[in-house]
Amino acid sequence: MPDKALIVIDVQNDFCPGGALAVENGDEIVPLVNHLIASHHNVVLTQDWHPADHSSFASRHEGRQPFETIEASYGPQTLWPDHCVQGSKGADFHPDLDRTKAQLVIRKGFRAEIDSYSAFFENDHETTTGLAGYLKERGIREVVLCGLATDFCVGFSALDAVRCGFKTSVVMQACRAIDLDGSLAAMTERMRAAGVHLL
Ligand code: VGL
Ligand code: ZN
Repeated sequence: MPDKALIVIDVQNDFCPGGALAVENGDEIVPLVNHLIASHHNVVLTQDWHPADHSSFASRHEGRQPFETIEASYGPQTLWPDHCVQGSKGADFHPDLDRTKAQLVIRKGFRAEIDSYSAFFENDHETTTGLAGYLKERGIREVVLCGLATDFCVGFSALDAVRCGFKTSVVMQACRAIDLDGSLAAMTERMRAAGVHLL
């Protein structure tokens, strides 16, 4: 299927058990993700890739704790433990992730002043990562998503994929969630309402 691409979101050490922002059982998805990679023609990987002074880190905000929400210039922003710092072990892909076949690795969240959950747009929902243009120039019309975390980077990527005009599916079994205050249920409903096919 040359007009279809698999997008593997943030399967990185820091989102797996033992990592700085570990998603429960995040590493469990790796065999299924590898199977999806093997069965797709076009594969894109994303990598959360923050400078050490990134504004989404609670450590940069005096008196703030991880998982609190602040009002950023572009809207509400959850604060996180320091994670996926550029060049760190935590930012590396999970060692068992089959990355050889990836045609593109897209890094996001590299600007200190703005976070980027989605693979398509940063959290102002305006600044593009260039991914939609890349896919469209290649004639891709359909995307399949998997990875970490369902309720943040996978979810916002899926919503933006629909917005960009791609037929969009999420392989839920090949995702795991952070689930802060019902964020998994909320994102699942948003994806469903937007027309994302939840597989
Ligand atoms: C993510 C929180 C912060 C994710 C990335 O990959 O879902 N979540 N940075
Ligand atoms: Zn991040």
